[in-house]
Amino acid sequence: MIDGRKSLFSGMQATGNLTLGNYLGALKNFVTLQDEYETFFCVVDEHSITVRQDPAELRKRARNLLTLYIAAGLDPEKNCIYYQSHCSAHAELAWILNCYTYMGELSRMTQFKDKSAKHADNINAGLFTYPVLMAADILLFQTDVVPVGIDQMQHLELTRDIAIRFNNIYGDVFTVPEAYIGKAGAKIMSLQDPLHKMSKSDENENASIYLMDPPDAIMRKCKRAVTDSDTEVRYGEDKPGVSNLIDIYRSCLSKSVEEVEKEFEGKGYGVFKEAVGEAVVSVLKPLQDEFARLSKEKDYIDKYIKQNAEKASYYANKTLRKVQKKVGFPERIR
Ligand code: ATP
Ligand code: LTN
Repeated sequence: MIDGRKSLFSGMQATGNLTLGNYLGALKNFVTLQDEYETFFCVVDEHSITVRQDPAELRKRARNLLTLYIAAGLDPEKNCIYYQSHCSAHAELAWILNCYTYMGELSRMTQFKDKSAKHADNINAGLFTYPVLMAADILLFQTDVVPVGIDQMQHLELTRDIAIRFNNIYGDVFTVPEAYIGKAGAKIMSLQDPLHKMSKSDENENASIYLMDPPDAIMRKCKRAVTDSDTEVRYGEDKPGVSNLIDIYRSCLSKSVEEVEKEFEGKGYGVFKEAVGEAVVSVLKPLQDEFARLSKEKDYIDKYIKQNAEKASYYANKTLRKVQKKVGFPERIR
């Protein structure tokens, strides 16, 4: 709770090109939930440097992601949209929470295992303690709900464990957050290998739909998506490729699985894939147009970058001061 309202926090990394998975699993839900909560949407640039980044490129991507939040329909006047690095409380609380998190817990994180396998030449301490910074992000804002894709559930469980552990020692300091997982689109799979999630870091261009893909590329990727030798548009574990396309379609158009199955009964994969492509274009095209428009509004965006960094810092520092006092740091002299 913040100022008597339930609060919501989520973040995205400014690395790679955002995919349809990021949109349907996370960003779309941000937009739906914005009116119900006091919201904080962060561009987690500090998390991004756990993997080596080109500085100019990171700065550009961070700005683009912040602009994209607004282009997707998040009102920057009502939602606190900001950069993690503009609010020093994140790093400060992360340090404290590091001292309340066990090596064993962090060693079990699947994202750490995956990323250290992928970046074997740079298994840095930041990559290991990444989930603690994420816990700090969330706990700073006394967050009630955290909209994320399924792949972030393990980090969220750890965040809850850290909050409960801290509260057990020092009393009720943190709100214990809940994950919000959307009904459809919480785990969009690769179009080329539907047993793995769609990822921005996939080397196969055809595996992911990027948010900035032009319509013809979207249509082409959907038509080439891996399905099976059957022709039936049906949801099921035995049909991962088709089920993924059904998820994409229904998530774009807010339909149920049954509705989609009925709509394409006896129509075959060709017609279905074409419709999926069109559904994706109908969602992404307006987003792209708005992004292009907003990218030229430098002063407008800058105003919110400043204003929201201050707002985030105000609330975050309240929690941070409380924590510092609880753990025994000396009082500030005013
Ligand atoms: P990478 O793909 O490089 O591992 P990422 O896309 O998982 O990175 P973020 O950009 O930080 O990392 O993810 C932002 C949000 O998008 C998170 O809530 C995450 O759960 C969600 N998300 C990412 N991929 C998918 C997917 N394929 N389906 C649904 N949600 C996803
Ligand atoms: N770990 C997330 C990004 C992230 C996040 C957060 C999400 C960092 N801090 C706080 C929700 C809440 C990822 O890799 N997708």
